[in-house]
Amino acid sequence: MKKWFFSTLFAVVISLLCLPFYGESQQGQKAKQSVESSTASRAEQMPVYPSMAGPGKKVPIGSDHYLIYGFDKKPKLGTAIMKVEIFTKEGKKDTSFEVKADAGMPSMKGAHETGDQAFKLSKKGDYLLPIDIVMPGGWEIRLTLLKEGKVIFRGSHQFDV
Ligand SMILES: [Cu+2]
Repeated sequence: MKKWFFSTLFAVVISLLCLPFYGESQQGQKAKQSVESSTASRAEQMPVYPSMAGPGKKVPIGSDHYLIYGFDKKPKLGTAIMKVEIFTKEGKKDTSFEVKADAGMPSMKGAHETGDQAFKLSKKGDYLLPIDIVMPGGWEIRLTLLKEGKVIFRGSHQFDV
């Protein structure tokens, strides 16, 4: 009888001792998870725009499409019209995308960013957007392509004025 009592007591004490550790490790996991998810949401807020090949060159969009971008004239102070053409891999023009761009000076964050502006589709099937270059220096255009509301491509073009 006594032996039974002590072994039960022993088991209870051991489980009580272990409880805080168990709780801690679970909390630790939860904290880690919330750190991970906040890192993920930060990554979503600050998307990466890989540098694209230069104007006039083919820029792959996934494995089935490519784009070619350019300007009506070499960008200088004033307004430059950016043109984006999207093709299927077979070379047929595809106008089923939504194209946006944000222009600004990376060295002067917050000074002249235009925010995402939507390109307008011309009758020829070119995506066009006027970009105002308001200051000499280094500029960056950040291009975003969407299909059915989902971002499927991001890329950037850097140039000096
Ligand atoms: Cu500036």
